[in-house]
Amino acid sequence: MIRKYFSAMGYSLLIAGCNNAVQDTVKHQETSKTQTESAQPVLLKLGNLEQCQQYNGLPPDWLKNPHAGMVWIPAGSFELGSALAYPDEQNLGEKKNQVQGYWMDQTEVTVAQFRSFVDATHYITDAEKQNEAAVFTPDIRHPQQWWQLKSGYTWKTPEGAKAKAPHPAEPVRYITQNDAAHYAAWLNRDLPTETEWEYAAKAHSAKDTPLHEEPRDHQHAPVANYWQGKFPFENLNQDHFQGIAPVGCYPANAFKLHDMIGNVWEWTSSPYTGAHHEQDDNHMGNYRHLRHQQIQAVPYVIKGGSFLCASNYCARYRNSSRHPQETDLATTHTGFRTIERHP
Ligand SMILES: [Ca+2]
Ligand SMILES: [Ca+2]
Repeated sequence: MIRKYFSAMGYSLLIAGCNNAVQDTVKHQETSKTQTESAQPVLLKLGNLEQCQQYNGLPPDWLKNPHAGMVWIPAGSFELGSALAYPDEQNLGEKKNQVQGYWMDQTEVTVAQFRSFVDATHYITDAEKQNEAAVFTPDIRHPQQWWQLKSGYTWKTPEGAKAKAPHPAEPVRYITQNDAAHYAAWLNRDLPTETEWEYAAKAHSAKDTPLHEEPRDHQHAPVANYWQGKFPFENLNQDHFQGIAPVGCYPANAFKLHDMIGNVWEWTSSPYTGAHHEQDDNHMGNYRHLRHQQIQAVPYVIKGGSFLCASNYCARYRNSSRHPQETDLATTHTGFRTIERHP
């Protein structure tokens, strides 16, 4: 019954789009209906290398429990941003943000989860339609230019058309914000706002990784998938992953969320308006110039940094870290996770 409900909701929302009052009303009604049907979801057993590599990418009771793979994030208040970070991460406005409770995916959405969405809806991603995406392609002849627009890179083939298939528990990549929103709507969920994302990442901790530190534990071991060594040609691999990692290879935060820092950047539903140095700030390398037609006007915020963040470039492996991203451009290092605002 729940599966049927998912499919019906998915199709109607794919047609209706993702941000309208009708959708909200329908969602509320549907959610009320499922509240009595849903039990507490089973927590994922992840947090170390062995567990993440054995994970099949589908949480227990997937498509049976509406909150499969999610945890409840309790309401609270927190301070957005960090004073020990890049200028655009600093909190120049309200000091405290109030946040209501919500469900959130414990992990980045996996390839296996996204595959079940595509199997149910036959959805075609923007990268497949456009036949292009921004691909991380370091080239010693052009050491400052590591992004190229390429074809053949999609969620199904994130290492290229001829490479082997991705691990089912890898975070899904080459996903535009539009793709992410369609997946979320299929599950009667949403993308988090930047505030919701960061509140969950901080999990009531007042400490965030300062700009000149890396996310490491007391034994100096990395606690996230980021880049150790000199980006883009020296990858020391101390976190065991040269590129992408399956979700949940590192310990969860206090809210039981994995990989909020690193692995893939994660889409939010918040427009990026806070850049103080947007014109000069190419800490991630600039892929905007790759396209001839500059149609996209407002970029949106992505959060948390990725496996490409290194201390010498894009040291954005923080809960507060943010970056503007063109909503219709799929890239090597961007994925997402979803939330559900009804208890
Ligand atoms: Ca790594
Ligand atoms: Ca992440």
